[in-house]
Amino acid sequence: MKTNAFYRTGLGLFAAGTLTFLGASAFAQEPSKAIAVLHPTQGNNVHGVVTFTKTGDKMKIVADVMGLTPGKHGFHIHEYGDCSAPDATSAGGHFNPTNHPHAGHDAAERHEGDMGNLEADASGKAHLELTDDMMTFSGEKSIIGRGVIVHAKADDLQSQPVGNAGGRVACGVIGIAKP
Ligand SMILES: [Cu+2]
Ligand SMILES: [Zn+2]
Repeated sequence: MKTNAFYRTGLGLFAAGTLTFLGASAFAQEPSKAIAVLHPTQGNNVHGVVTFTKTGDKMKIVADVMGLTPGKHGFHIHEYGDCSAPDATSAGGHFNPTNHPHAGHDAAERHEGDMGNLEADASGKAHLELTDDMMTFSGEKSIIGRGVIVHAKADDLQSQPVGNAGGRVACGVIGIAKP
């Protein structure tokens, strides 16, 4: 009887410990995929989907956007995931936690949110794939909850602070996606 009770207690503690461990690791694990669904701002018809998938130190970005005028359109992550204003100015400026100047996506020093340009074909569709080594899903460079903005004009990749890309034609919020 004594032995039995000892074993039961021991197994109980072991089981509780295992559950605590599994619970903690499940919550501590950062997301592996995020998604932003882009909706048109007032007077525009631009919509699309952008996915962010983390593999090791790299972030794979895939954007499919439609309803654009043909040509280049500035494409950035902005500081706030707030698309409430009709012109999406509520999303704030470019996401720039390290306080660097605005530049293109391949520049060594740039805003974390600088993704360069989408380029729409004659039918108004743009597809872009980028690999990023600055963005994260946790810490000060985390893009979760930030905004994604598509602009009316091309980003010239050098004018400060936003590349002279004009108004905002679509806005979306980056949320955690099912892996
Ligand atoms: Cu922008
Ligand atoms: Zn920028």
